[in-house]
Amino acid sequence: MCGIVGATAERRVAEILLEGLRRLEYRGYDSAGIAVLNDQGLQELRRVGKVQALAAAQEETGINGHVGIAHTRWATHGKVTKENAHPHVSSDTVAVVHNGIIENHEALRVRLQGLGYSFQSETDTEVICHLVHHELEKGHSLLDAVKATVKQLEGAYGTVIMDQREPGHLVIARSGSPLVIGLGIGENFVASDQLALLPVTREFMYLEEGDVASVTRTQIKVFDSNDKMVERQVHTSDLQYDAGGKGEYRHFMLKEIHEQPIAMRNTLEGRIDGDRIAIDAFGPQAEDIFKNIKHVQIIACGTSYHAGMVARYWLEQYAGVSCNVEIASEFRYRSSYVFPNSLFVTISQSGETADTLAALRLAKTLGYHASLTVCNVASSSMVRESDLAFLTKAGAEIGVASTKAFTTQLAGLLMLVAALGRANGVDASIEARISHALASLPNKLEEALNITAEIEALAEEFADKENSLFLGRGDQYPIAMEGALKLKEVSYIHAEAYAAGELKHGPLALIDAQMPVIVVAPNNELLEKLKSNVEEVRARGGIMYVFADKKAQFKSDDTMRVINLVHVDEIIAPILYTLPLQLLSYYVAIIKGTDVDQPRNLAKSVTVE
Ligand code: HGA
Repeated sequence: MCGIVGATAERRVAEILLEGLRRLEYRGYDSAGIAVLNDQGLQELRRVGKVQALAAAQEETGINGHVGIAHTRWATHGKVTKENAHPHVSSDTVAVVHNGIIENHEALRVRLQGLGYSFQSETDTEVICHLVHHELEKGHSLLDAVKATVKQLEGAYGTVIMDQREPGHLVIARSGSPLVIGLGIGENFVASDQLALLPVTREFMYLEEGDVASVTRTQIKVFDSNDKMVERQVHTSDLQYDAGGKGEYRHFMLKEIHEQPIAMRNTLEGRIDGDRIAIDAFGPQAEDIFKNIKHVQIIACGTSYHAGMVARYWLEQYAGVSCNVEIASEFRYRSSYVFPNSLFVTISQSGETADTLAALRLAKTLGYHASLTVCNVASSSMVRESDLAFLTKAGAEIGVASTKAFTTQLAGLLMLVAALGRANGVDASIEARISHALASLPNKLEEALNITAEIEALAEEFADKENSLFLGRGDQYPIAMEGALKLKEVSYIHAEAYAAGELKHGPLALIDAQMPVIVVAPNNELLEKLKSNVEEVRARGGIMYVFADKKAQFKSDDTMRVINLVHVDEIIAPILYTLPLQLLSYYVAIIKGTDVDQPRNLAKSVTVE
């Protein structure tokens, strides 16, 4: 999603800003822009499309300066045009970049127009620069003008502002959208994600909700939401940015699919010991907290929501605790019932997903016993704001369509099942079974990837299809949902998932030879039920692709193509069966020629609601 980079330095900063934007490109965006201050005043450049186009324009024009801000925009308000790209400028002096949504922008726009400001864009963001300019005209300093401005804003913002009258000074404010300050020697930086600043610093200070900060080359002052000057801790980052990029792979998505065995190994390392899992992988207080838990409320969005749905099947079957799973954007806007002794679990790759983070903050006011996040980014807001955290060690996930983050989330959730089961007095054989199954996973995932060539050939049959249906039962139903989501995301083929038992309640009407039906077959007591559903499709002329354990004894024929997968304990089958569905989506997308790593209209790390 949108990216912000800012710098104030003795050296010229355009290249630092552009490199920062390049490092945030993977999040998905539609336009990019940069503004700098120099002897000629405020100069800006904006382009629709890739950062490369902006960089070429910067090279051509030579625009540069010792202080500047830059942005990649993922439009929420206003079309994808050069005029709507950030930075926005007021009266040729104040420039602003913004992530988030200003909800009261319409009322502010009318007021500012009444004051004589004319708007150049359709964005909600533009009100910020005019408001700051208006406050500056009253004689305020830039810092005070920004403080006065943010008091008038409703909604979410991570914003960086500079003004020609105070060159070398960046003022930044955070409410609902992350911002980090990068500390240099005689120079300082700001960004929406530390990844953008790794070439220039490893020292970071995270802003908290409601903070406003003043950043110059030599000084940083942070004010909290009560306007009290505060110290924010400096963290040294050990994050690796893999600039080597895709390696031998054509796309990040394919690389990340193939990284799953190693990502799983890293996630499990030191966390399983024979028959037992290490409960402290969830944090030092986990053991005490888990003893009291009788119910789990899981909140997530998108792919992470599917991980939560699998966990619900597991928790109720193996840990003896009840579990609800809900989409964050629904949960946060309704009154919900809090079960006694509930653990509130959020799942997010980035730990910054706006709706999930808001749900976590809401949950803290509702009386949950404790909160836990399953997350891939140690420094994220969700990790910092939760009582407990399970860190997946998937490494940076660059492809917008989540792959290795999902399977490692599932591993973390299965460890949670074992931990809560133990705390709840469930027979120790369950924990032993989970531990051994998890320990076998990295090798099994490697074996599962051996069917890549078979899937690549299969993808040819999908490329001319417009619709598809995914079926599963039990804990494979959410895997069918994830398979459908992946196909939609990267190939733009309409895909729907159903619990196989629901077929006859509607979707069966859609079955014909033009509608491929993808079936993920469990290898448990639901298998016979699923076989009946398969017959229902066959009887109506549907063409099926069945992913099944060898032992399930499905046989390929004219109407059914069977892809056999390596045999595993059914408890980890949902994790394993995800891989062929990811590969299928990838290869269909390749044939269709879509932008696999940055699919149209989508963004990674969804920091707006
Ligand atoms: N609302 C602003 C910024 C959008 C954003 O933060 N996207 O991630 C706009 O539409 O320009």
